[in-house]
Amino acid sequence: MNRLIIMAAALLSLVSCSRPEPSTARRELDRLWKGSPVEFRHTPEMKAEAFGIEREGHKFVISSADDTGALYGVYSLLRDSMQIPREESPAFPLRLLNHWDNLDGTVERGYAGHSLWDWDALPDSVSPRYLDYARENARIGINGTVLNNVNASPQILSHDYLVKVARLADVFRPYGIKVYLSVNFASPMVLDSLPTADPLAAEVTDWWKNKADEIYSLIPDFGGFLVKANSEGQPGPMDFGRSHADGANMLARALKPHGGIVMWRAFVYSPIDADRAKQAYMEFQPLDGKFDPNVIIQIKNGPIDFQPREPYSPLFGAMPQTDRMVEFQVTQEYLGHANHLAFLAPMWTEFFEYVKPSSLTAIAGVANIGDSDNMTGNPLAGANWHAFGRLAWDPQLSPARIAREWIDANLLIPGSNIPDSIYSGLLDMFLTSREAVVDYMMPLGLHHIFAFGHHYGPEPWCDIPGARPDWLPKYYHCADRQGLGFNRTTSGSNAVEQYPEPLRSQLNDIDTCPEEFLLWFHHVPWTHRLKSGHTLWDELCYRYERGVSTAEDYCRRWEEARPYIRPELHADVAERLRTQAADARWWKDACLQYFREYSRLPYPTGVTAPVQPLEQLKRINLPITNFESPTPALLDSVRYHKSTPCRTS
Ligand code: BDP
Repeated sequence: MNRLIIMAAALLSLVSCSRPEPSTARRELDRLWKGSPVEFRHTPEMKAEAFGIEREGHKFVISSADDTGALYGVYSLLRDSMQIPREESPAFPLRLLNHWDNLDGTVERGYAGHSLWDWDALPDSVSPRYLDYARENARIGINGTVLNNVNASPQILSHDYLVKVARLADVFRPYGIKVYLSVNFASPMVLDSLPTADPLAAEVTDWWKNKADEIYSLIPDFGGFLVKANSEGQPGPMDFGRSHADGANMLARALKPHGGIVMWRAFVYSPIDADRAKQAYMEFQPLDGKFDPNVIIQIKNGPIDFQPREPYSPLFGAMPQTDRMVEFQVTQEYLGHANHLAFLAPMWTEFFEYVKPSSLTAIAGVANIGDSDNMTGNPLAGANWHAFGRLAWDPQLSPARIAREWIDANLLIPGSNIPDSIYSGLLDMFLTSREAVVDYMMPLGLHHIFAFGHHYGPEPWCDIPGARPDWLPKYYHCADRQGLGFNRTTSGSNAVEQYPEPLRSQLNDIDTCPEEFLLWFHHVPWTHRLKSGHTLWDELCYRYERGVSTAEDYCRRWEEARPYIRPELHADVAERLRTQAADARWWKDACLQYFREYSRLPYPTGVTAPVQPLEQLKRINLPITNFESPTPALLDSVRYHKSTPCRTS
């Protein structure tokens, strides 16, 4: 018996030693680790990408079934060498960044400079920053990257570009990161002059099959395609009388022999109903069960478009026969671009309160990365990149823990001995910042009242003759003499019907609808009393006021923390926080002055009445010619901002 056990143990140790050491993991360890010796152990029965860390005598042992697991184990050990033993495996097998990078180097909705990918220099010259990028991603468990914009140029599939893509894939591979591409559905017509891109035409299916073969001959572990089809003017199968399923399955079949996948986006809103919030559901729900197994439907977290707060998209619960994944937006298109602190982990964990992570196959985040020195523009936006990766690995992690990890590693001067009270003030800034943005931009369920085009400042009055109604704020806020908000109840657009019971009834009833979604689902009379006892009008004023004072408070706290913050970051962030506070006042003044035209009620006590008349507020015209990178300096040139400096004492 004993001999048997000894033999089995010997066999096991033979198995665990039978592979060479994982080389990237070892290199990263040697580069960064200063503690006791670490041994890698090959444990084939573990899950892909999983790792375990334990102590054996004075050494650490990192076990994994594969090299990526070993690498993740190293980064995890570097983050925390105390809570041992532990074993971890990722919640989602696919954890992807989506770059909205164009081939000309611009980044759609990017606020961190130009694209990191230097397409002109590739494939011959490979920037060392690609390696930094790969490491940063591997550190937080990202295992895939879609390199180009969903509004995709067909050129990305030309042979010249594929060779460049292959070069990037070579850099990322040792870090466990696969490359994917966004593809334009009309590529066969544009690149090779086919007369059609009809997904059922034999010449089209052949074209995609050959293209897939070509891609895999260059990149054997290529991940697959991301597709934005029949949305905002992009071509798609419906141009040829076919369905989303026809289009997605055709691409999926071309990739299948190579193990690739298709991520087909559900961000569509052709006006098949008067309410935009219902359209994606209406278009996709009937297609449930019609997609091939290697298709995943990629759904934005909310039914409209990455607003500071949205209820979850009901489509997540409506396609049980189809693989689904969530798309979050890490770049702050609607949350102050690179100027505002908006730590997004609380927004994403809020989503997971409604949508179970186990119901999703994958997770994607629209990247906030560019070629600026710190890769994220606003140094604090690095926390969102970190948070996205960490939650993609483990959606149960608390925002506080994630924020602490990031603050400790990136913000503080090492060994700075920051007093607890100042540290918790800093931490609290991160944790309250998203809610502060909601308060000073769109409290109580308001949404999409941004200035047309740049999605930065307020423009609830915006009216552009001939523009699509659902691109204009009035469509969403519905302000009138009676009240404010979009009636999506059974007596209105009936969007509530897309939610399951008992949530549906809860949302439908003005008294039980969570107040954070009140104006999303209800047209509420100005004098309706809320839980606080305030009328809607008063509560709205208080929320805007609270948003402003919170943003102003951030300037003070940041100043207090100055001795403990890395000096190269302090001044930069201080400037952005001042802009944020000024913007918060701008939002409050503009929205309240405008809505007051309808409510005709006085400002309640405790709320500083805006001094600028509405007509003057309407004249503020941000000198943002390049919406992609409005620097604080540019914004400071706005007269209004100059006239209301941030109070820091
Ligand atoms: C919106 C952006 C637009 C994107 C679109 C999308 O404003 O630039 O192309 O979403 O996700 O949020 O396709």
